[in-house]
Amino acid sequence: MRITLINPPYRCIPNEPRHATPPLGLAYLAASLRKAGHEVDILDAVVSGYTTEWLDSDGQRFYGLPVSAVAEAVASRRPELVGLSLPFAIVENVVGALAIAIKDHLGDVPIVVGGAQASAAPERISRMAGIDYVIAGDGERALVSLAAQISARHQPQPQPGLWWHDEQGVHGLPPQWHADLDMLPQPALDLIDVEAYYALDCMHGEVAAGLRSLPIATSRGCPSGCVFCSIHPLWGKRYRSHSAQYVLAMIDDLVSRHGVNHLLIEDDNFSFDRDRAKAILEGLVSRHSSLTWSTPNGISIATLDEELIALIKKSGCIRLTLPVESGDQETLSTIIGKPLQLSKVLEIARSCRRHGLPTSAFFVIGLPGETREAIERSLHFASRLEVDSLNVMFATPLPGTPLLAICEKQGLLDPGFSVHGLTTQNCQIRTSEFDAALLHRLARRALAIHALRNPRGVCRRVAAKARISPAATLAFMWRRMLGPA
Ligand code: B12
Ligand code: SF4
Repeated sequence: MRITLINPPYRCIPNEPRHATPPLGLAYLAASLRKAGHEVDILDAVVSGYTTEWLDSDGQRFYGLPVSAVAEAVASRRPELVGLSLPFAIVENVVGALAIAIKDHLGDVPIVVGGAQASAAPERISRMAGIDYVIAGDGERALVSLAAQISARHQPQPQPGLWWHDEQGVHGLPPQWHADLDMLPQPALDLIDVEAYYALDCMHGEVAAGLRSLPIATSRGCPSGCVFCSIHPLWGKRYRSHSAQYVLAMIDDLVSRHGVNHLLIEDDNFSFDRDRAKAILEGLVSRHSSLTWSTPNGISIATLDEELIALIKKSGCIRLTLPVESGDQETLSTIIGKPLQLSKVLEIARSCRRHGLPTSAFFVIGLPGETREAIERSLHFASRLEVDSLNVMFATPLPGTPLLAICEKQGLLDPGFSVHGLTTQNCQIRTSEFDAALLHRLARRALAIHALRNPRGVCRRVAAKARISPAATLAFMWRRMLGPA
């Protein structure tokens, strides 16, 4: 059967650079579908229309191929099944519009949607016009099974992770996560023009310009339960990982076939299994001494120590992102629920500095239960932390998170709350302790203090972004620190 998989256009987010990163999830799906005998192609609307900006019918700004252009491109391929990725809440509307436009062009082609946001709200999304099926959780096994049934012209049968609606209402079963990730074929990156991404040079995270970077995800899931974390509907709570052998074979392939020289490790908890992480890093040292890597999605600080940091540096890491989340221990332990001590954060930041390893840190403010004093304590810690760059984000009540449930129960969502405004730059939570204007002001102050205390970090960022000129980099940082709320 001919199957087209689509990565939708992305939203333009104020004060955030645009990204174009190969859709790794679709490459995994394509590999499994191909192994099952299907003919698959991938259309990434982001990279194909990267310089095009447009507004949707609600006035939201997007970049990438517009809806009609995606529908025409899909129609020309005449697929018998279309898979649409729905990775973020903020692209839900555009994915709905794509489903309708594709149906307009191709008649009754079945359309299936999956991804992080689809997994968080499968029931609601399966009711959307134009969408026939939703797959929640790992997509590989469920999609191969759905494709087999559609190809055999059978009425799809209930199976874990599959949702659909009919006259009787919505039907669906919870996902059954893949226990053994090594049974998955290596992601089919050969279906993606990776050179187009290298040329755009705007992958995830702050790394040096001009690298040939590709993303990898060596594990799925995280056993912690942070209040704002939205990955559990997608990956479950059990930690599952590829073996070190699988990961190293994948890296060998990325180097020899795609000329990659930098890896973006996108795991949620890369080092949870310390022995596995060490085996991967030792493999990098012995097999790929000139390859560099970074962790733009963060790495669990609690799992790190001096020995591991030395190996991280030796194996080519050029930036470690530390998701501290709060510089107030009470907020960290009782509101966020993250098993991390601030003394450990200080130890790891210093250790990275000793090893000459550049670092970024993420902090989140604006949580229910956080007092103004706790936010100020958190940002005081953040602005004095010895890291090269600091990112202060606003608590985002994403679908499927305990945070959203708390906000709904306590009536803390902004009156104008919308899933389409769910970005980390946007405050949609209000309590008697803070509002958006206060959070923006406090965040800007912390960023300014941190930048003044870290001229070395500022210089490193300027150097890393030299391709867009030091002046442009400084202008960007200046806007972040002083720009309007
Ligand atoms: C890398 C990444 C990005 C990259 C690009 C991702 C990409 N190309 O897909 C960039 C930097 C652009 C990005 C940006 C954002 N991101 Co992000 N990102 C990630 C991250 C860390 C990894 C994604 C990944 O590669 N996973 C590995 C692959 C194998 O998994 P996958 O893509 O999910 O695919 C699997 C399944 O989802 C499913 N699937 C996926 N598509 C389809 C399609 C079909 C048809 C089917 C059947 C199945 C299916 O099958 C795949 C294989 O099992 C995830 C967290 C995570 N751990 O997944 C967050 C995540 C997806 N991002 C998130 C968010 C919130 C954002 C932002 C909104 C953040 C912000 N700035 O405010 C922006 C939005 C971008 C925009 N401008 O529109 C949230 C989404 C939550 C939600 N419900 O909205 C996540 C889950 C992080 C989190 N913990 O909250 N992100
Ligand atoms: S440690 Fe990270 S991935 Fe794990 S639950 Fe917390 S936010 Fe989510």
